[in-house]
Amino acid sequence: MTRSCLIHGAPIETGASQRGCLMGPASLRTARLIETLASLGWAVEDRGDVQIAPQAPMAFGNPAVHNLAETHAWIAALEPVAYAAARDSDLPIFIGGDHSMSAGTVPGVARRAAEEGRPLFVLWLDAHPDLHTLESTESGNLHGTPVAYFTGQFSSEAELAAYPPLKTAVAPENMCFMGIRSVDAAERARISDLGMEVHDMRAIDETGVLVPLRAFLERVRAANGRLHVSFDVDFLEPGIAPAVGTTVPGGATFREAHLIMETLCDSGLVGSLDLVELNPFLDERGRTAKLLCDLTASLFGRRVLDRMTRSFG
Ligand code: EXY
Ligand code: MN
Ligand code: MN
Ligand code: MN
Repeated sequence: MTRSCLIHGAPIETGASQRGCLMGPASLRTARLIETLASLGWAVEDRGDVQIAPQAPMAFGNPAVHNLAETHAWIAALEPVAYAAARDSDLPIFIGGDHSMSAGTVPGVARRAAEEGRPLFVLWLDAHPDLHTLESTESGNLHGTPVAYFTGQFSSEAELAAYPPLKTAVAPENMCFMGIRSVDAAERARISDLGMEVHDMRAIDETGVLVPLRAFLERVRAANGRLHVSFDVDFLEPGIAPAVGTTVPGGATFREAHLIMETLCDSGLVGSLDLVELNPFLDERGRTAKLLCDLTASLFGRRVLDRMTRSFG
């Protein structure tokens, strides 16, 4: 049975401080993402890029917050797109664009999961938890806020009104963060208060990626859950993936990242994927875009040898 993949571009950069993410979708297409997945036997359909209309400015109490109107518009535009893609294809990919897009894609997928009577789990592969509220963000870069939004962390009426009404929330206990190595004080407090599952790079140094990942996947399976993977380029070691505006040294290696994607593929649990924060303006001859495509190919089944022929020690 041929499995289907709908691809939607979200050329959004207003959530980031460094411009350039709006070229992310085009860069992944240039890196032949669609052709690569089709060559693995998937029925891939590129639905082009989502667009928003020009927005009048939206004010907010926290003076650091900027581009709120654009972020609001992107969330409102992406939620129904993600819902329909999750309903109509086996593994849709939302290609960004900065991580504020996930404030739209994740709730949309969650709404489809709820319709199926299943909880949505989210694997957040990122150097950052992106767990600020509009009140707590100090940078005002709204790519640092999607997780607080879609897990329903609102600390004021003004915050509730600023983003579109959250149709379907993700339970904080259904989040799993991996690769974390840059956390602000407000985010640390929220992680602790909410008891969220976080595997920072120190923990991964000690256990490797497989132990926590397999345990999380068993939780998803036991709950008959749907799994959404949100892959931020800055999850990776900057030396192999320089094309991102928020690099943090000490990220996931090439093999750790492929092992995660291959393990996710083998689990059969992944129902949707964000590829975010790719900034081609910072890339070196498309090196990061090509790596992102290769990692996605591992999630979609590309292997050097199949399990039968691989020898186990
Ligand atoms: N926590 C910092 C901030 O709020 O500005 C850094 C956020 C980076 C967010 C990138 C998408 O992961
Ligand atoms: Mn379906
Ligand atoms: Mn992020
Ligand atoms: Mn990040």
